[in-house]
Amino acid sequence: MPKAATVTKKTSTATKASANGNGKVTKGLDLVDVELAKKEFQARKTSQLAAIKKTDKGLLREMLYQMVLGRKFEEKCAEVYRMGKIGGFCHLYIGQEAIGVGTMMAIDKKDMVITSYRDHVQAMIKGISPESVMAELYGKEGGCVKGKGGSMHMFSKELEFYGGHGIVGGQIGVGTGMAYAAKYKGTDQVTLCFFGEAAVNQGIFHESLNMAQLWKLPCIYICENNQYGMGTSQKRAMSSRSIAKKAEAFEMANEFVDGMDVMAVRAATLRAIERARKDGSPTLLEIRAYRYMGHSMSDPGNYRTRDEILKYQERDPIVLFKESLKEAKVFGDKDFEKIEQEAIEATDAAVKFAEESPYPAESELFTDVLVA
Ligand SMILES: Cc1ncc(C[n+]2csc(CCOP(=O)(O)OP(=O)(O)O)c2C)c(N)n1
Ligand SMILES: [Mg+2]
Repeated sequence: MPKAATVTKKTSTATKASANGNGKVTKGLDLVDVELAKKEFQARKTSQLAAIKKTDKGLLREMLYQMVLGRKFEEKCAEVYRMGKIGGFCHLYIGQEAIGVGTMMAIDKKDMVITSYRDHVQAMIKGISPESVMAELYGKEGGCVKGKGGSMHMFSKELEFYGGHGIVGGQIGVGTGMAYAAKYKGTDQVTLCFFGEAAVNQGIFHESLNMAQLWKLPCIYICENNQYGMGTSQKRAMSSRSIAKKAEAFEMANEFVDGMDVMAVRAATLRAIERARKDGSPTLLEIRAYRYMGHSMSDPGNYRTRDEILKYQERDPIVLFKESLKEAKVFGDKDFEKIEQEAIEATDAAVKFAEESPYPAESELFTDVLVA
Protein backbone atom coordinates (compact mmCIF):
# COMPACT_ATOMS: atom_id res chain seq x y z
CA MET A 1 0.00 0.00 0.00
CA PRO A 2 1.39 3.44 -0.91
CA LYS A 3 2.20 5.92 1.77
CA ALA A 4 -0.06 8.95 1.78
CA ALA A 5 3.04 10.97 1.10
CA THR A 6 1.28 14.11 -0.01
CA VAL A 7 -0.67 14.75 3.15
CA THR A 8 1.10 16.97 5.57
CA LYS A 9 -1.51 18.54 7.81
CA LYS A 10 -3.29 16.49 10.41
CA THR A 11 -6.64 17.97 11.42
CA SER A 12 -9.77 16.33 12.68
CA THR A 13 -12.05 16.73 9.67
CA ALA A 14 -12.85 13.04 9.68
CA THR A 15 -13.91 13.04 13.30
CA LYS A 16 -15.94 16.19 12.77
CA ALA A 17 -17.75 14.62 9.85
CA SER A 18 -19.06 11.72 11.89
CA ALA A 19 -19.95 13.92 14.85
CA ASN A 20 -21.89 16.33 12.66
CA GLY A 21 -23.78 13.49 11.12
CA ASN A 22 -25.36 12.68 14.55
CA GLY A 23 -23.39 9.49 14.76
CA LYS A 24 -24.96 8.13 11.59
CA VAL A 25 -22.66 7.73 8.63
CA THR A 26 -24.48 8.04 5.38
CA LYS A 27 -23.34 6.68 2.05
CA GLY A 28 -22.06 9.01 -0.62
CA LEU A 29 -19.62 11.75 0.15
CA ASP A 30 -19.56 11.59 3.93
CA LEU A 31 -16.44 10.12 5.38
CA VAL A 32 -16.72 6.56 6.58
CA ASP A 33 -15.61 5.22 9.93
CA VAL A 34 -13.42 2.15 10.13
CA GLU A 35 -16.10 -0.15 11.55
CA LEU A 36 -18.51 0.79 8.80
CA ALA A 37 -15.79 0.40 6.20
CA LYS A 38 -15.12 -3.10 7.45
CA LYS A 39 -18.81 -3.97 7.29
CA GLU A 40 -19.05 -2.62 3.75
CA PHE A 41 -15.91 -4.53 2.88
CA GLN A 42 -17.53 -7.77 4.06
CA ALA A 43 -20.76 -7.03 2.22
CA ARG A 44 -18.91 -6.38 -1.00
CA LYS A 45 -16.83 -9.49 -0.51
CA THR A 46 -20.04 -11.51 -0.57
CA SER A 47 -21.19 -9.98 -3.84
CA GLN A 48 -17.67 -10.24 -5.32
CA LEU A 49 -17.57 -13.91 -4.40
CA ALA A 50 -20.78 -14.59 -6.28
CA ALA A 51 -19.50 -12.73 -9.36
CA ILE A 52 -16.08 -14.44 -9.19
CA LYS A 53 -17.70 -17.87 -9.26
CA LYS A 54 -19.27 -17.03 -12.62
CA THR A 55 -16.08 -15.66 -14.21
CA ASP A 56 -13.33 -17.45 -16.15
CA LYS A 57 -10.20 -18.09 -14.06
CA GLY A 58 -7.80 -16.84 -16.73
CA LEU A 59 -9.70 -13.57 -16.96
CA LEU A 60 -9.70 -13.18 -13.17
CA ARG A 61 -5.94 -13.63 -13.13
CA GLU A 62 -5.44 -11.07 -15.85
CA MET A 63 -7.72 -8.61 -14.04
CA LEU A 64 -5.72 -8.97 -10.83
CA TYR A 65 -2.44 -8.76 -12.73
CA GLN A 66 -3.47 -5.53 -14.45
CA MET A 67 -4.54 -4.00 -11.12
CA VAL A 68 -1.28 -4.97 -9.44
CA LEU A 69 0.76 -3.85 -12.45
CA GLY A 70 -1.06 -0.50 -12.39
CA ARG A 71 -0.23 -0.06 -8.70
CA LYS A 72 3.43 -1.11 -8.98
CA PHE A 73 3.96 0.92 -12.13
CA GLU A 74 2.53 4.07 -10.57
CA GLU A 75 4.54 3.63 -7.36
CA LYS A 76 7.64 3.41 -9.55
CA CYS A 77 6.54 6.53 -11.46
CA ALA A 78 6.41 8.42 -8.14
CA GLU A 79 9.88 7.15 -7.28
CA VAL A 80 11.55 8.08 -10.55
CA TYR A 81 9.67 11.38 -10.69
CA ARG A 82 11.21 12.34 -7.34
CA MET A 83 14.61 11.40 -8.79
CA GLY A 84 14.04 13.96 -11.55
CA LYS A 85 13.70 11.40 -14.35
CA ILE A 86 10.24 12.59 -15.41
CA GLY A 87 9.58 16.23 -16.20
CA GLY A 88 6.34 18.21 -16.22
CA PHE A 89 3.05 17.09 -14.76
CA CYS A 90 2.48 13.54 -13.53
CA HIS A 91 -0.95 12.42 -12.29
CA LEU A 92 -1.12 9.01 -10.64
CA TYR A 93 -3.99 6.51 -10.66
CA ILE A 94 -3.27 4.78 -7.32
CA GLY A 95 -6.57 3.78 -5.66
CA GLN A 96 -8.56 3.87 -8.91
CA GLU A 97 -7.26 0.63 -10.49
CA ALA A 98 -10.57 -1.23 -10.19
CA ILE A 99 -12.23 1.35 -12.44
CA GLY A 100 -9.75 1.01 -15.30
CA VAL A 101 -9.64 -2.77 -15.09
CA GLY A 102 -13.37 -3.34 -14.45
CA THR A 103 -14.42 -1.20 -17.40
CA MET A 104 -11.69 -1.71 -19.98
CA MET A 105 -11.39 -5.45 -19.59
CA ALA A 106 -15.10 -5.72 -20.41
CA ILE A 107 -14.76 -4.20 -23.89
CA ASP A 108 -13.42 -5.71 -27.12
CA LYS A 109 -10.10 -4.84 -28.74
CA LYS A 110 -11.88 -2.89 -31.47
CA ASP A 111 -13.65 -0.59 -28.98
CA MET A 112 -12.38 2.93 -28.39
CA VAL A 113 -11.16 4.67 -25.26
CA ILE A 114 -10.52 8.31 -24.44
CA THR A 115 -9.55 9.74 -21.07
CA SER A 116 -8.04 12.62 -19.12
CA TYR A 117 -4.42 13.29 -18.17
CA ARG A 118 -4.59 10.53 -15.49
CA ASP A 119 -3.89 8.07 -18.27
CA HIS A 120 -0.85 5.78 -17.69
CA VAL A 121 -2.72 2.77 -16.34
CA GLN A 122 -5.56 2.95 -18.84
CA ALA A 123 -3.01 3.13 -21.68
CA MET A 124 -1.44 -0.11 -20.45
CA ILE A 125 -4.78 -1.90 -20.05
CA LYS A 126 -5.58 -0.97 -23.67
CA GLY A 127 -2.38 -2.69 -24.73
CA ILE A 128 0.31 0.00 -24.88
CA SER A 129 3.34 -1.73 -23.33
CA PRO A 130 4.68 -0.63 -19.94
CA GLU A 131 8.00 0.08 -21.72
CA SER A 132 6.40 2.45 -24.14
CA VAL A 133 4.36 4.22 -21.42
CA MET A 134 7.44 4.65 -19.18
CA ALA A 135 9.59 5.88 -22.07
CA GLU A 136 6.87 8.40 -22.90
CA LEU A 137 6.96 9.60 -19.29
CA TYR A 138 10.74 10.01 -19.62
CA GLY A 139 10.23 12.02 -22.85
CA LYS A 140 12.22 9.41 -24.78
CA GLU A 141 12.02 8.25 -28.40
CA GLY A 142 10.74 4.80 -27.42
CA GLY A 143 7.58 6.32 -25.95
CA CYS A 144 4.17 5.63 -27.49
CA VAL A 145 4.20 9.11 -29.06
CA LYS A 146 7.97 9.31 -29.45
CA GLY A 147 8.48 11.23 -26.23
CA LYS A 148 6.58 14.28 -27.42
CA GLY A 149 3.43 13.86 -25.35
CA GLY A 150 4.65 12.97 -21.89
CA SER A 151 2.54 11.87 -18.95
CA MET A 152 -0.73 13.49 -20.01
CA HIS A 153 -0.80 12.44 -23.65
CA MET A 154 -0.50 8.68 -24.08
CA PHE A 155 -1.99 7.73 -27.45
CA SER A 156 -2.22 4.82 -29.88
CA LYS A 157 -4.42 4.95 -32.96
CA GLU A 158 -3.69 1.25 -33.69
CA LEU A 159 -4.90 0.22 -30.25
CA GLU A 160 -7.91 2.58 -30.36
CA PHE A 161 -6.60 4.61 -27.42
CA TYR A 162 -7.27 8.26 -28.18
CA GLY A 163 -5.48 10.04 -25.28
CA GLY A 164 -4.57 11.47 -22.71
CA HIS A 165 -6.22 15.02 -22.61
CA GLY A 166 -5.25 17.96 -20.42
CA ILE A 167 -8.27 20.23 -20.78
CA VAL A 168 -10.76 19.24 -18.09
CA GLY A 169 -13.85 17.90 -19.86
CA GLY A 170 -12.36 18.43 -23.34
CA GLN A 171 -12.32 14.70 -24.05
CA ILE A 172 -16.06 14.41 -23.39
CA GLY A 173 -16.79 16.27 -26.63
CA VAL A 174 -14.14 14.34 -28.56
CA GLY A 175 -15.40 11.00 -27.16
CA THR A 176 -18.94 11.88 -28.21
CA GLY A 177 -17.58 12.59 -31.69
CA MET A 178 -15.82 9.21 -31.73
CA ALA A 179 -19.10 7.47 -30.88
CA TYR A 180 -20.83 9.50 -33.59
CA ALA A 181 -18.17 8.38 -36.11
CA ALA A 182 -18.68 4.72 -35.14
CA LYS A 183 -22.41 5.03 -35.65
CA TYR A 184 -21.99 6.92 -38.93
CA LYS A 185 -19.60 4.29 -40.28
CA GLY A 186 -21.60 1.39 -38.81
CA THR A 187 -18.55 -0.16 -37.13
CA ASP A 188 -20.28 -1.57 -34.02
CA GLN A 189 -17.55 -0.02 -31.83
CA VAL A 190 -18.38 1.23 -28.37
CA THR A 191 -16.57 4.26 -26.92
CA LEU A 192 -15.52 4.46 -23.28
CA CYS A 193 -15.17 8.12 -22.36
CA PHE A 194 -13.53 8.69 -18.96
CA PHE A 195 -13.46 11.95 -17.00
CA GLY A 196 -13.21 13.13 -13.41
CA GLU A 197 -16.10 14.38 -11.29
CA ALA A 198 -14.87 17.98 -11.57
CA ALA A 199 -15.40 17.83 -15.34
CA VAL A 200 -19.13 17.35 -14.76
CA ASN A 201 -19.53 21.04 -13.95
CA GLN A 202 -18.32 21.93 -17.44
CA GLY A 203 -20.89 22.76 -20.11
CA ILE A 204 -19.44 20.20 -22.52
CA PHE A 205 -20.60 17.33 -20.26
CA HIS A 206 -24.24 18.43 -20.51
CA GLU A 207 -24.12 19.29 -24.21
CA SER A 208 -22.50 15.93 -25.01
CA LEU A 209 -24.95 13.84 -22.99
CA ASN A 210 -27.89 15.60 -24.57
CA MET A 211 -26.53 14.94 -28.06
CA ALA A 212 -25.60 11.31 -27.32
CA GLN A 213 -29.05 10.47 -25.98
CA LEU A 214 -30.85 12.35 -28.74
CA TRP A 215 -28.83 10.71 -31.51
CA LYS A 216 -28.41 7.35 -29.77
CA LEU A 217 -24.62 7.30 -29.79
CA PRO A 218 -22.82 4.16 -28.48
CA CYS A 219 -20.88 6.04 -25.83
CA ILE A 220 -20.34 4.96 -22.22
CA TYR A 221 -19.59 8.04 -20.15
CA ILE A 222 -17.51 7.02 -17.16
CA CYS A 223 -17.21 9.55 -14.38
CA GLU A 224 -14.29 8.49 -12.20
CA ASN A 225 -15.43 10.12 -9.00
CA ASN A 226 -12.26 10.21 -6.90
CA GLN A 227 -13.93 12.91 -4.79
CA TYR A 228 -11.43 15.68 -5.49
CA GLY A 229 -10.75 18.07 -8.35
CA MET A 230 -7.24 19.24 -7.49
CA GLY A 231 -7.66 20.50 -3.89
CA THR A 232 -11.44 20.96 -4.03
CA SER A 233 -13.76 18.23 -2.77
CA GLN A 234 -16.94 17.48 -4.72
CA LYS A 235 -18.89 18.61 -1.67
CA ARG A 236 -17.52 22.14 -2.01
CA ALA A 237 -18.01 22.43 -5.75
CA MET A 238 -21.22 20.66 -6.74
CA SER A 239 -24.74 21.47 -5.60
CA SER A 240 -26.00 17.95 -6.19
CA ARG A 241 -24.56 14.85 -4.64
CA SER A 242 -25.39 12.29 -7.30
CA ILE A 243 -23.59 12.57 -10.61
CA ALA A 244 -25.28 9.44 -12.01
CA LYS A 245 -28.68 11.08 -11.61
CA LYS A 246 -27.67 14.01 -13.80
CA ALA A 247 -28.20 11.65 -16.76
CA GLU A 248 -31.90 11.60 -15.97
CA ALA A 249 -32.18 15.17 -17.23
CA PHE A 250 -31.44 13.65 -20.64
CA GLU A 251 -33.46 10.45 -20.05
CA MET A 252 -30.18 8.52 -20.27
CA ALA A 253 -29.51 5.18 -18.56
CA ASN A 254 -27.24 5.59 -15.55
CA GLU A 255 -25.72 3.69 -12.64
CA PHE A 256 -23.80 4.53 -9.49
CA VAL A 257 -21.05 1.96 -8.94
CA ASP A 258 -18.65 1.25 -6.10
CA GLY A 259 -15.23 1.78 -7.65
CA MET A 260 -13.47 -0.29 -4.99
CA ASP A 261 -15.23 -3.41 -6.27
CA VAL A 262 -13.77 -4.48 -9.60
CA MET A 263 -16.45 -7.11 -10.23
CA ALA A 264 -19.25 -4.58 -9.67
CA VAL A 265 -17.55 -2.21 -12.09
CA ARG A 266 -17.27 -4.99 -14.66
CA ALA A 267 -20.93 -5.98 -14.27
CA ALA A 268 -22.17 -2.38 -14.70
CA THR A 269 -19.95 -1.92 -17.76
CA LEU A 270 -21.24 -5.13 -19.36
CA ARG A 271 -24.80 -3.88 -18.93
CA ALA A 272 -23.86 -0.58 -20.56
CA ILE A 273 -22.10 -2.35 -23.44
CA GLU A 274 -25.18 -4.44 -24.10
CA ARG A 275 -27.28 -1.27 -24.30
CA ALA A 276 -24.75 0.37 -26.62
CA ARG A 277 -24.44 -2.59 -28.99
CA LYS A 278 -28.18 -3.24 -29.11
CA ASP A 279 -29.41 0.13 -30.28
CA GLY A 280 -26.57 2.55 -29.68
CA SER A 281 -27.95 3.72 -26.34
CA PRO A 282 -25.47 5.68 -24.23
CA THR A 283 -25.01 5.25 -20.47
CA LEU A 284 -23.56 7.39 -17.70
CA LEU A 285 -21.67 5.45 -15.03
CA GLU A 286 -20.61 7.26 -11.89
CA ILE A 287 -17.91 5.10 -10.35
CA ARG A 288 -16.77 6.25 -6.95
CA ALA A 289 -13.25 5.55 -5.72
CA TYR A 290 -10.69 7.66 -3.91
CA ARG A 291 -7.49 9.33 -5.02
CA TYR A 292 -4.79 8.11 -2.60
CA MET A 293 -2.06 10.42 -3.90
CA GLY A 294 -2.10 14.14 -4.55
CA HIS A 295 -3.72 15.59 -7.66
CA SER A 296 -0.31 15.45 -9.31
CA MET A 297 3.21 14.83 -8.07
CA SER A 298 3.57 18.51 -7.19
CA ASP A 299 0.51 18.65 -4.90
CA PRO A 300 1.41 19.30 -1.23
CA GLY A 301 -2.02 17.89 -0.28
CA ASN A 302 -2.74 20.10 2.73
CA TYR A 303 -6.50 20.22 2.09
CA ARG A 304 -7.32 16.79 3.53
CA THR A 305 -6.24 14.69 6.46
CA ARG A 306 -4.13 11.58 6.66
CA ASP A 307 -7.03 9.99 8.57
CA GLU A 308 -9.31 10.46 5.60
CA ILE A 309 -6.87 8.73 3.25
CA LEU A 310 -6.25 5.88 5.66
CA LYS A 311 -9.98 5.29 5.97
CA TYR A 312 -10.36 4.82 2.26
CA GLN A 313 -7.32 2.58 2.18
CA GLU A 314 -9.21 0.27 4.54
CA ARG A 315 -11.35 -0.51 1.50
CA ASP A 316 -8.50 -0.96 -0.95
CA PRO A 317 -9.71 -2.49 -4.25
CA ILE A 318 -6.71 -4.81 -4.68
CA VAL A 319 -6.87 -6.13 -1.11
CA LEU A 320 -10.60 -6.73 -1.45
CA PHE A 321 -10.23 -8.55 -4.76
CA LYS A 322 -7.43 -10.75 -3.42
CA GLU A 323 -9.42 -11.66 -0.31
CA SER A 324 -12.41 -12.63 -2.43
CA LEU A 325 -10.28 -14.68 -4.83
CA LYS A 326 -8.73 -16.47 -1.90
CA GLU A 327 -12.05 -17.16 -0.23
CA ALA A 328 -13.48 -18.46 -3.51
CA LYS A 329 -10.43 -20.76 -3.64
CA VAL A 330 -9.50 -19.48 -7.09
CA PHE A 331 -6.04 -18.26 -6.07
CA GLY A 332 -3.84 -18.44 -2.98
CA ASP A 333 -0.89 -16.55 -1.49
CA LYS A 334 1.61 -18.26 -3.79
CA ASP A 335 -0.32 -17.08 -6.87
CA PHE A 336 -0.48 -13.55 -5.45
CA GLU A 337 3.28 -13.54 -4.87
CA LYS A 338 3.87 -14.70 -8.44
CA ILE A 339 1.54 -12.05 -9.86
CA GLU A 340 3.24 -9.35 -7.80
CA GLN A 341 6.65 -10.55 -8.94
CA GLU A 342 5.58 -10.46 -12.59
CA ALA A 343 4.28 -6.90 -12.13
CA ILE A 344 7.52 -5.78 -10.47
CA GLU A 345 9.56 -7.36 -13.27
CA ALA A 346 7.42 -5.70 -15.95
CA THR A 347 7.83 -2.34 -14.20
CA ASP A 348 11.60 -2.75 -13.83
CA ALA A 349 11.88 -3.73 -17.50
CA ALA A 350 9.91 -0.60 -18.38
CA VAL A 351 12.30 1.61 -16.41
CA LYS A 352 15.32 -0.07 -18.00
CA PHE A 353 13.85 0.47 -21.46
CA ALA A 354 13.07 4.12 -20.72
CA GLU A 355 16.55 4.75 -19.29
CA GLU A 356 18.21 3.23 -22.37
CA SER A 357 15.94 4.81 -24.97
CA PRO A 358 17.49 7.94 -26.57
CA TYR A 359 15.90 11.37 -26.49
CA PRO A 360 14.19 12.32 -29.77
CA ALA A 361 16.61 13.67 -32.40
CA GLU A 362 16.67 17.41 -33.01
CA SER A 363 15.35 16.77 -36.51
CA GLU A 364 12.13 15.47 -34.89
CA LEU A 365 11.42 18.84 -33.28
CA PHE A 366 8.88 19.97 -35.87
CA THR A 367 7.39 16.63 -36.96
CA ASP A 368 4.02 15.46 -35.64
CA VAL A 369 3.55 18.82 -33.94
CA LEU A 370 0.35 20.76 -34.50
CA VAL A 371 0.18 24.45 -33.74
CA ALA A 372 -3.37 25.71 -33.97
C1 LIG B 1 -10.80 23.70 -18.64
C2 LIG B 1 -9.79 23.51 -17.54
N1 LIG B 1 -9.95 24.17 -16.37
C3 LIG B 1 -9.06 23.99 -15.37
C4 LIG B 1 -7.98 23.16 -15.53
C5 LIG B 1 -7.00 22.93 -14.39
N2 LIG B 1 -7.24 21.61 -13.83
C6 LIG B 1 -6.46 20.56 -14.17
S1 LIG B 1 -6.96 19.15 -13.45
C7 LIG B 1 -8.21 19.90 -12.62
C8 LIG B 1 -9.12 19.11 -11.71
C9 LIG B 1 -9.92 18.08 -12.41
O1 LIG B 1 -10.46 17.17 -11.48
P1 LIG B 1 -11.31 15.93 -11.92
O2 LIG B 1 -12.05 16.24 -13.17
O3 LIG B 1 -12.11 15.49 -10.76
O4 LIG B 1 -10.23 14.82 -12.31
P2 LIG B 1 -9.11 14.15 -11.40
O5 LIG B 1 -7.90 15.01 -11.49
O6 LIG B 1 -9.65 14.06 -10.03
O7 LIG B 1 -8.87 12.82 -12.02
C10 LIG B 1 -8.24 21.26 -12.93
C11 LIG B 1 -9.21 22.21 -12.37
C12 LIG B 1 -7.85 22.51 -16.78
N3 LIG B 1 -6.84 21.67 -17.03
N4 LIG B 1 -8.79 22.67 -17.75
MG1 LIG C 1 -11.61 14.08 -9.30
